Amino acid sequence: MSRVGGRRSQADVPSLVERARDGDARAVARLISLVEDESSALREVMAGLAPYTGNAQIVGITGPPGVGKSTSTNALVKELRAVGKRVGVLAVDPSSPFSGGALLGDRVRMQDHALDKDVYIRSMASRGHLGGLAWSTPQALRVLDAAGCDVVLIETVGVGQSEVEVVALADTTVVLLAPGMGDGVQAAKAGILEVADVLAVNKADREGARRAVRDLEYAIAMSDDGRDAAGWTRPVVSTVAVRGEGIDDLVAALDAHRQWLDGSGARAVRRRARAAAEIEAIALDQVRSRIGDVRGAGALPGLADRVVAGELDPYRAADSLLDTALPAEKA
Ligand SMILES: Nc1nc2c(ncn2[C@@H]2O[C@H](COP(=O)(O)OP(=O)(O)OP(=O)(O)O)[C@@H](O)[C@H]2O)c(=O)[nH]1
Ligand SMILES: [Mg+2]
Repeated sequence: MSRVGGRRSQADVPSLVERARDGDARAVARLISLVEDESSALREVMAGLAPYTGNAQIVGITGPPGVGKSTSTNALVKELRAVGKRVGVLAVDPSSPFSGGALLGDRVRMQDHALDKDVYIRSMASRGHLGGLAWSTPQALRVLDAAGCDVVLIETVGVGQSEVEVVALADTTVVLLAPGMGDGVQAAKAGILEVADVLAVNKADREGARRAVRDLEYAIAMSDDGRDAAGWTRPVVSTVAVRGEGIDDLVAALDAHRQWLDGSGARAVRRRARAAAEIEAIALDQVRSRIGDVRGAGALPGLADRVVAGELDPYRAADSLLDTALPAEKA
């Protein structure tokens, strides 16, 4: 079997997949790099991984900047390792096209786990590619899942569009808040309650933490009688992530949610939605790239000339472009 050499060498996919499944950290890292580089070997990688996916609990961790997402992720890794779980961490920054300072800081913190072979940590950035993370994050998750991670934590930077993406990916979404960073009512207004399966008031060593918990519990009780549409009551835990306090409660809440997902059938529903989003992201990416191909081949300038000349309206021109880019399969 050929050796996997430098980054540019042709990947020996079956051997990489085999080694990743055995928990070889370098093989896992290499497979995620293939995802990031949009390698032509990806199809083969994903075909090889597919039978071994679907076991990991995917946990999204989101919340406002500075609330303690990275500190909590780090503390969660410690807690999960203590009970023997294999853990993957994906730190995702949808806003920055390059791995920036924030993630660099996280990397330093994560060095607590640098020598633990049952922890995989990886930062991913969007590289300014439209839909890039929507497409690449699920593929990186597949790698970590197939590598035997029991839990994969995805940490996002900031709230907004990113939190929507996390929800689309995660089995369980944890929203972190902190005293003084917005009480329950504001959180509800920001739509944060809707995306949360578990809420944590971090920095509970600060003044106002108890009130924040109460406000959140009240806001949850007011919305849908405390149950989301599928019948889960969202718990509020308080944590002091810097000291590792309350992290056991957070892990207990994650376990409870996992059991509920299995018992209620909600996991299947979420996973189908996630797979659908994943297929769509890949298909859109392909449409985009095929249109790029025909654009280069001159189809687009010709159509543009005809639209300018009034011979063709832009809708029919678009139909024609799609016909060229995506020729219908022969019946
Ligand atoms: N007092 C207190 N400080 C905390 C706690 N948890 C985190 N911090 C501090 O809050 C700051 C931000 O923590 P991070 O974990 O980097 O927060 P983050 O949400 O990952 O930040 P971004 O990734 O920049 O959005 C750091 O200085 C932490 O030490 C806590 O429970 N109590
Ligand atoms: Mg962070």
